[in-house]
Formats: sequence, structure tokens, C-alpha cells
Amino acid sequence: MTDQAGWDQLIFAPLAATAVGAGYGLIEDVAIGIQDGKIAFVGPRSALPSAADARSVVELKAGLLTPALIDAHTHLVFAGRRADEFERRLAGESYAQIAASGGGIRASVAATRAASAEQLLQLSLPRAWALAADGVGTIEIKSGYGLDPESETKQLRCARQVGERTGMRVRTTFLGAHALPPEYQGRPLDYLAMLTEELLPALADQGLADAIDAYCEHLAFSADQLRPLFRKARSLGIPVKVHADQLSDCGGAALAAEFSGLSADHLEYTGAAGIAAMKAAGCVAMILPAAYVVLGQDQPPPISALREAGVPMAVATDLNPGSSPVQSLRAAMHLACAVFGMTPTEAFLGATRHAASALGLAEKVGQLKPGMSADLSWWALEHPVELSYWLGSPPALATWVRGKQLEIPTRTLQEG
Ligand code: DI6
Ligand code: FE
Repeated sequence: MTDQAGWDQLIFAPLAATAVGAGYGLIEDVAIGIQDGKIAFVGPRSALPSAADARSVVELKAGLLTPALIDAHTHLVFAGRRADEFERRLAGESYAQIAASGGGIRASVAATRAASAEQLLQLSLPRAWALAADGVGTIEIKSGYGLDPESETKQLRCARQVGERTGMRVRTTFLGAHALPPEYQGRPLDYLAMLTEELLPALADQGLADAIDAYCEHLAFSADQLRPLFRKARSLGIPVKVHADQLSDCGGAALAAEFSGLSADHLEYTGAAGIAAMKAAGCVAMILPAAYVVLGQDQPPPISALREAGVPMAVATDLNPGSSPVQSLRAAMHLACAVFGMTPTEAFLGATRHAASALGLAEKVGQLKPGMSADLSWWALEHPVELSYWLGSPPALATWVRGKQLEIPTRTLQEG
């Protein structure tokens, strides 16, 4: 008991997977006491303090409670779609060829720049709701389809509004170093200097960047080019993430580690040195299997080596219009198991506890234990293995963020 009046809410369920400890952290016939939007008690009903009392009692007769899932890598604020590129890739063109011909990220940049702030919000909300229906309570949202001060700011403000409008917890990541915008063609260092000297400090002033990310890749920026930007970010207290080694080993994982990064993401081509550096730096490995499948890649990330090294692995959708048009974190969990050989337990921890670490939220969300925010999802499932087992299945029965149930619209309209 936390005070005389008891808890705000008490939830009973047949089973909870708490994500505490090495495995699922299962508790049967579970009771969860919530006070001020936080978890005050988790344990078997039999261990509930006898004086326990609550203003609201929810008796869930069936199903499973878990921490609300966390999608720790998305680009869900964008305008325009790239289904044409999907067809072109199926017809034999590569992702790099399409990018070189003016498609790819640049196509999304043109559409996102042209959209008004309101249009962008109306396009983005249904994607956030789709994730919420999939049991996600926290989403990370990157910029990177604006690539100029005004449009990057528009994207990040939109991300904040997505959080306000849905009730989901949103973490914003500034990804100005996603691609070279056309007006800086041939002048990558000038572009990066603008990001470093002007845009990043301005976004930091406005509280719009919870983290910074960069695309470290031969078709984007090199580790050497990115260092000054990351140095500046660290001096402003902004943590680093890196799109690392997705298409080639360009030292992205080591770069993330060098700046004590929260995560290095993708990692298909990361070698032993990158893994050792990540382990030493406490950097989470963000596994993004949907992008791998959609792009038809053939070298999977080094899952066994990451596992053996003890690098925590998170799993995310990478929701974006080009390489990962995927609006279900459970689909990504399934692919992480079926395609990359992660275990369902790893996928579960990757979408809860380790995803929280990758956002700097390890003390707040991702586990059901006292002191954590009351971010929960309720599923018509018998066991948490089923979160990864099904590929396409009904939505979560309910999701709470900060103790409040998300009110997911049954029907959303996308306006253009
Ligand atoms: N994440 C990214 O940012 C890039 N690939 C990926 O997996 C590019 C996304 C895009 O094509 O728009
Ligand atoms: Fe990405």
C-alpha cells in the first residue's frame, strides 16, 4: 500500500509476462496496483497486501498482460508513398540504383517538404494508431525526410503532436544526416556543418530532439564525416544512435560505441570489432528484420555473435515508406525469429526491456515492476511466445500508457 486511500487502479489477470529477469518473468494469477500512473505493486494475487483497496478494479478473466510494447526505431512521419519503388525492386532494380536515380529517401523528402504541418499530422496519426492497436505504447519517431531546417522542424513537431493526440509516449530523434539534400549536391561537409552549427542547436533549444541519429553508409555519410555532428550532440547532452552497417561494414557500430550511443541499428555487416566496441560501450543492438526482408538482403546481422558477447538486442519495425513499410511490431518480432534465428524470448525482451534501454527509458518503461510507468498491454494470448508466433493476428485487447487506456479510433481516414 502506498497511502491510506489505496491504489488508483488494481488489475487482475490470469498471467503476466513482466520482462523482469532473464526470461519472460511470468507471474500467474497476477495483481497489478497502479498509483499516479505508475506501477506500485506487481505479484501474485495471493501476495497482495490484505489492506489493498483501489478506486477502480479491473478483473481480466482471460489473456495475458505484458509491458506495452516499445517500437524504438520508426520513421513514421512522412508524406508520399513509394509503392512504385517496391515494384521496381521486384523487377530487378536495387535500392541503391533507385536512390541514385532520384528515388528513395529523396522522393520522400520532396513529398514531405511539400506537405503542410496539418497534412503531415493527418498522414502520420493512422500509422501511430496502427502501432497502438498492435500493443505499442512507446514509439521513437525520427526526422530525416525534411533535410532543411524548416522541414526537419516540421517533422519533429509533428512527432510531438502524434504523442499528444494519441496518448502514446513518443521519443523524437533528429536524423538530419539521413541523406544529402539536392541543394547541397556535392557538398556533404557544408550540409553537415549546417546541421552541426545551426539546426541541431536550434532543435535542442526547442526541446525537439531527444536523440540524434545518422545514416552511416556508403550511399549516405561516412564515420569520419559524422564525428563533428556527434561531438556537438554530446556537448548538448543529446544521446547518439546510428543507422549502422546495413549495406556494408563502414564502421557504423564502432562509431555508435565511440559516442557511448544508445543503440546501433541494422548491423547486417557489423564485424567482431564493432560488436566488441558495442559491448564495451553498453550500446544496444537494434535488429530490424523487416527492412532486411523487404530489401531482399542476403547477409543477416550477427545474432549469435551478439548473443555470445552479451550485447542486448532490441527489435523494431523501422516503419518507413522505402525499405520497411511495416506497421506491426509483432510482425517484426516474428521475422526476427523466423528469419534471423532470435528466440521468442529474445524478441519479447527486444520489444520491451531492451527497446526501453535503446531510448534511454530503462528506468521508466519496458518492465512490469514497482516504480515503472503503468504502460501495459492486454492480449488474447495464452503465452508470450505467441507475440512472435503469429504473423498477422487480431489487435491487442487494450493498451495503457501512464495508467490511462489508449482510445484507438476504430476507423481513421488518411488525408493527403
Ligand atoms: N532506415 C533508413 O533510414 C533507410 N533504411 C532504413 O532501414 C532509408 C529509408 C528510406 O528508404 O526511406
Ligand atoms: Fe531506419
